[in-house]
Amino acid sequence: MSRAIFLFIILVSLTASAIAARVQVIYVGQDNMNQFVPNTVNAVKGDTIAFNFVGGQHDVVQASSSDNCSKMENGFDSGPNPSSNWFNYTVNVDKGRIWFFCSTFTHCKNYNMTGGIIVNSNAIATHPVSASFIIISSIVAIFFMFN
Ligand SMILES: [Cu+2]
Repeated sequence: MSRAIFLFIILVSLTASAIAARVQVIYVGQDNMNQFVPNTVNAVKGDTIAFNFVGGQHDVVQASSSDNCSKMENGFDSGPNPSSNWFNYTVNVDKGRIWFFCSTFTHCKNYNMTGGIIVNSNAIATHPVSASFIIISSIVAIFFMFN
């Protein structure tokens, strides 16, 4: 029985790390257009949103709301075209909406260069791979508990 409990703890730990370690890429300036692709992503706390600067002159700045081009106080800000072409933001809220825009020239106002991160506390619903992993892990754990 102690072996089954030990195995169960390992599986739960693996599942937790599988959920936590997700990276989602958003392309900034794709096709030399003033756009974020995709401009909306679903995420959970701990996910990394990796902004990849692929064309033109842009930045990524956290907005104070969905319908404006105003910088949020103490929000994230990549600065103009990060030298590595990457800017990473780690989701640090449990639930809610995080909005961002490009503050370069008039990209936000005239081209609607904006985007959003929808943060949902329901990790299983937004992680289909993790969900199947949890189910398989549970079946394996239950099998060992009764053998
Ligand atoms: Cu821009």
